[in-house]
Amino acid sequence: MIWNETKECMSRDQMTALQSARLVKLVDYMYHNVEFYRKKMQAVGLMPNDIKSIEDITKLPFTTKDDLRDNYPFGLFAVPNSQIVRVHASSGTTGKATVVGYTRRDLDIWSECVARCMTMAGITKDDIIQIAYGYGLFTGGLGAHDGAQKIGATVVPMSTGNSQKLTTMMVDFGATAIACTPSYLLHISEVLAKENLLDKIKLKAAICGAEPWTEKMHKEIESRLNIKAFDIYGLSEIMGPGVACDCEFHKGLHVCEDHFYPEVLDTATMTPVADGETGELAFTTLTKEGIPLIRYRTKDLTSIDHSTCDCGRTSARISRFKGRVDDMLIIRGVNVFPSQVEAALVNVEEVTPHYMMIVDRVNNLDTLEIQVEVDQKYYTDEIRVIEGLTKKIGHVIQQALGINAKIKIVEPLSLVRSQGKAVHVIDNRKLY
Ligand code: DLL
Repeated sequence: MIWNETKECMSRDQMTALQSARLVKLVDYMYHNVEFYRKKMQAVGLMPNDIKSIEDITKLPFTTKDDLRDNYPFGLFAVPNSQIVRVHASSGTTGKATVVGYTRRDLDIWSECVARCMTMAGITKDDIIQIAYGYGLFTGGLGAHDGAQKIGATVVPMSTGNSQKLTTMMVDFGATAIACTPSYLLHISEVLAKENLLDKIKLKAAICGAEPWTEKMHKEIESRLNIKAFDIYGLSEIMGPGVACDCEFHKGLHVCEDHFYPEVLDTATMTPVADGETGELAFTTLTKEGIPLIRYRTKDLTSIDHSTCDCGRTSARISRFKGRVDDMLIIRGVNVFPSQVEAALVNVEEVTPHYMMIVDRVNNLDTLEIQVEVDQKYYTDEIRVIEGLTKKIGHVIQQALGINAKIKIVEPLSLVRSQGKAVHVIDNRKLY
């Protein structure tokens, strides 16, 4: 069952039997421990013993990000806080974060899944790996850290934000692997090139994820750094990094499906699509204790393949992501919803609710400009007043999104009004 260097795997039948047994146990566990799910099941006349195998999963209701937000912060936890040993959080659609909690066993399974992914990428105890995802409420840093440590690799907990130190240490420590977002790694490759350090590094592998990236970026990273780059996927609601990762054949990301049951669903009917067809990915956490979720709608678009991979692994593979069904943006690795900007601007008296977000990528780093229309009452061309307002909005946006944005105050009525659904984003990056 466990992916290791020998790639021992379960057959599909064995996997289905394991998933069935785990789902039956999970539904019973949730019915008795999470009032939200008990009520949701009762609303559709379901009792735990109606779920007898994994095929019955389609009888169960979906869970969404809004459900987490509505039950903020701990309402969906299945255990008392005395059993929660860590929390993480990510952006919600408006002001409130979505909060997830882990029991000690959840953390063990998480690090096991990340260790599998990193093993697929060829990482061993002999590697020195720089973890350059953010440490903190974001799951990237600590999640990748624990997985690499489980393998026994030498972990260098860099976090984000200091490229100079990262490149210096990459050379001085002889780092052989790095885990970070793909756009950041492209930026690092430029820093290395500028400082003539490219032939001094010992890097052989990168484990990149947390944001969409194209096959072109993948090739670019591999050729600039002369390494192998691997795609790791995950989301905080389900666990964090390590839900799925690709192998050396890069024919889709192997899902840790003994822990996270994947469904790819038709976006119109929300029924499962055939292998190879694109739909929305949903996950059921088969073994989580802290905040187990049933049929969590990721809003990520992908397709699934249940055939055996050329590497010999039998686990289901999801394709490189094809977009999202909602308007979530990932800017410098941070999830951003336009609705968060809207919610933040409501508190600034001097501006109207009309705004435009312009996202771009300069030197492989994301940039965000937010144009905000000033209210007629407060309109002035006095530079000092405009500067003060720009600073004030910049602060409000930083607080709301967790990233800095360039704020541009524009004249009243100057932003284009839409006839239909308002357009608030111009994304000039080509990510899918
Ligand atoms: O981004 C967890 C993570 C950390 C994954 C480090 C990989 C590496 P969230 O902040 O909750 O969690 O964001 C989850 O990011 O629904 C996708 O839209 C996107 N995403 C994550 N990995 C990939 C990837 C982390 N490899 C959201 N390719 C998800 C494309 C990705 N999109």
